[in-house]
Amino acid sequence: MTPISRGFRGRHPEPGAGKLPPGQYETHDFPVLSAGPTPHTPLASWSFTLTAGGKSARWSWAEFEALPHEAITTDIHCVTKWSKFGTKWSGVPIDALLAAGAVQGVQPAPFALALSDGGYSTNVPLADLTNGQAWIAVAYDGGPLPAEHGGPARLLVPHLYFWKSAKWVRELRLLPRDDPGFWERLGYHNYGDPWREQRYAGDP
Ligand SMILES: Nc1nc2c(c(=O)[nH]1)N[C@H]1C(S)=C(S)[C@@H](COP(=O)(O)O)O[C@H]1N2
Ligand SMILES: [Mo]
Repeated sequence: MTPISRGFRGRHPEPGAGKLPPGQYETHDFPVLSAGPTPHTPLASWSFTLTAGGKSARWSWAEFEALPHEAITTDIHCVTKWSKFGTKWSGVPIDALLAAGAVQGVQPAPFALALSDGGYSTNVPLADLTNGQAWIAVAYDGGPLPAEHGGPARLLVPHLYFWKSAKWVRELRLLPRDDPGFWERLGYHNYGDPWREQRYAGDP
């Protein structure tokens, strides 16, 4: 029989305990971090493109809104060390996007590069975007996603540092080889797991 350590039962963790990755602090604000000016693409000219192996699928805003959406509550972790708990979003799961793309002949490839209005990009293995781990978010806290936070649509990959969650995302490019994005080329970690504190290239 496995002994139960004295005092274990009935003890409750502090609120938020175990939710803070190493080196992070909790904030209740929602800081804005943008490497350039905020683009304001009108919904009428907005589209989302999924590309792989020379094929692409493209959705207008209305078509994108017709894809399945999901509500998400998640913690987020910025490499500048703030974490925010329990953020609420709504968006299209990447799983649903891939399913809709497959109908149009776009087949998965192992690496993804997200491309945004304004030239930002970030790379994520496709395996980190599937199985309910990532979304194209279009709403935050019950309203349309504000432009400064990436509206009309941003990638949301909350289990990686928040720089992977590309704001103003317009294309997901699936590739046979990894292709580093904006911060990854400038010395940030290629993968960016906050629990392993993978901030910079060279971090284990
Ligand atoms: N297009 C774009 N996406 C981006 C960025 C950016 O500069 N441009 N900054 C990244 C970084 S470093 C972080 S921490 C988050 C910040 O998102 P927020 O401004 O909504 O907090 O967006 C990420 N996505
Ligand atoms: Mo960040």
